Parts: sequence; C-alpha cells; structure tokens
Amino acid sequence: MSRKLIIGAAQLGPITRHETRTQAVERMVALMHQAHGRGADLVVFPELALTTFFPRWYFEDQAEVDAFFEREMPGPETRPLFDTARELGIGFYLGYAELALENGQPHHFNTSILVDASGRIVGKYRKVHLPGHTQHEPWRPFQHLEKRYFEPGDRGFGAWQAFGGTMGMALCNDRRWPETYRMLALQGVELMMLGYNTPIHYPPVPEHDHLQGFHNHLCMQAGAYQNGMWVVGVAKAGREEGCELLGQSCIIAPTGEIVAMAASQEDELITHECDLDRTREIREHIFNFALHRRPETYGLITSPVA
Ligand code: CDT
Repeated sequence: MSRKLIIGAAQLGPITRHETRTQAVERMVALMHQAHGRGADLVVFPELALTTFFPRWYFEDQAEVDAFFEREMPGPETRPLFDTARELGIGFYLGYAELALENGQPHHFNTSILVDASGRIVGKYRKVHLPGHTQHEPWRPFQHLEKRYFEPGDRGFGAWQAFGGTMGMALCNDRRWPETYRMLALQGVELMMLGYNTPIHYPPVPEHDHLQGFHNHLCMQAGAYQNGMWVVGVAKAGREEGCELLGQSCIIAPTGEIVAMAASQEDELITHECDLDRTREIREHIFNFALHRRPETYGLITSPVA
C-alpha cells in the first residue's frame, strides 16, 4: 500500500496586533483550498498562527495577555478551519496559545493540534522548550517573553497514528534541540510538523543575526537526517509590528535534503509528495537504532549534572 502523502506547508505573512482571528482564519482557509487544489492530504500552519506574536511585548495586565489565548478549540472564530477540513477531506496542524482550565486552575501553553480529514482533533502537543526570558528587559528593542506567558508543556513528546503513518509535533525553539527529534524518532515518528516565529534580530547575540536562516535549516536538516524522518517547518514570516520574522518554510526529506521551500515572506503554500516509506532508507541502515545506538553510554543526557 502506498504511503505517499501530499503535504502542504502553509506559511503565513505577518499578522498585525489588531487583526482578528476571523481575518487570520480566512487567510488559512484560502490556503487550505489552494492545498486541496494541489491534492494535499495535510496542511501545516505556523506556531501561534491565530494572532500576532504577542510575546514581543511586556504586559502588566494579565487580561491583556489572556486576550491572545484560546479557551476552546474549536471556538466560534476557529470553527471554519475544522469545517473546511471536513468539507475538503484535508487535515491540518495548527499552533495557538491555549488557556486550559485544569482542576479549576488556569494554565497557559504554547500548543499545537493535529486535526484529521474529518475535522477531529487527533493529537495535541504543548511546547517543551520555551525560549526567551521571564522579566521585562527594557534594553531590548522587543521582548521575547515566552517564559513569562507560558508554562512548559506537561505532556512530553508524543506520536500519533494518523494519515496512514506515525505523526509527530513540535514548536519553534524545539527544532534547535536534538533531543526533540530523537524523542519522536524513538516513538517511530515518520513525519514531524513544526511551526515557528523566529525574529531575525537576536538582541543578546546580534552577531548571529545573519546566521538565522542558516541555523534554521541546519538544525531541521540535521534532525531529519539523523533520525530518518520527514520534517515540515512552517514560518510566520515578514515584518510584523516592526519585527522582522524569518521565512524559509520548508519540507525536508529523511535524507536531510530540502525538497520544497517558500520564496516569499507572505502567505505562501508549498507542497511535496512525501513517501513515508523513505524513512526506511535511513532507519534500516546508517541510523538503525536497534543495531547501532548505545543508550548505556548516553546517561548524562537525562541525568542533569550540578
Ligand atoms: N518562537 C520561538 O521559539 N522563537 C525562537 C526565537 C529565538 S530565541 C529568543 C526560536 O528558536 O526561533
């Protein structure tokens, strides 16, 4: 049985602070229709795809922060994404800010979901690696307050049987950590989806600004190859509220090769037919985990040293 999936990476251009969810969702629904026209099975959207990248601002009033969060999924403004999935028979990955009420307590997560072609949520992931800082740092031209506004994901890294294969999810900064890919690969993940918002200017080390694009592809290509899996990385790109966000959304084969890449900083769909069986080229040979891994020598990785 063929395990070829047509994957759409649906990059979004900037979303302004005052743009509504309804407007953002309309743009995403248009990309889903475009993807359907190209025969896509699954469309991947960016991290925090429903609003502007709000951690760039320091808010004292929690109500202002909470206004960027979703209390239900789908809610009235996001339901068209699910209706379109069902209507077109196309799945999607979506990143959003989740406000969950658990045991009567509010919890804030940077979350992604996987929705199948019938419009049903089949997987949820809460971002593990939260970058940035906790306190207001006025010296910065813009903030990166993910550590203030979100708590680290409490579910670890998962794998889901969907779309005829084993699917995995991660979010933005997770792609820089080799552990992310390995945790997914050890669960048999064949295709990893990841949305990102990456400012090109990195205030603590501006000497690296010109390397943002290189580092973006470097870590995802290495993660794909070293774990023998497809990686789909999707940006929110362009100049958003005065902050330049990296584009370069791409689809990467298990060999580490980029097979499709966005050329703009705007809403743009790229597609590729991904054969999930190509993961075997790597996993049955060079990175055959059962044959060649030596976990007994890797203890330090999970045993923090003082
Ligand atoms: N959203 C996100 O995780 N962005 C980070 C920015 C660099 S760290 C401040 C990233 O890893 O791309």
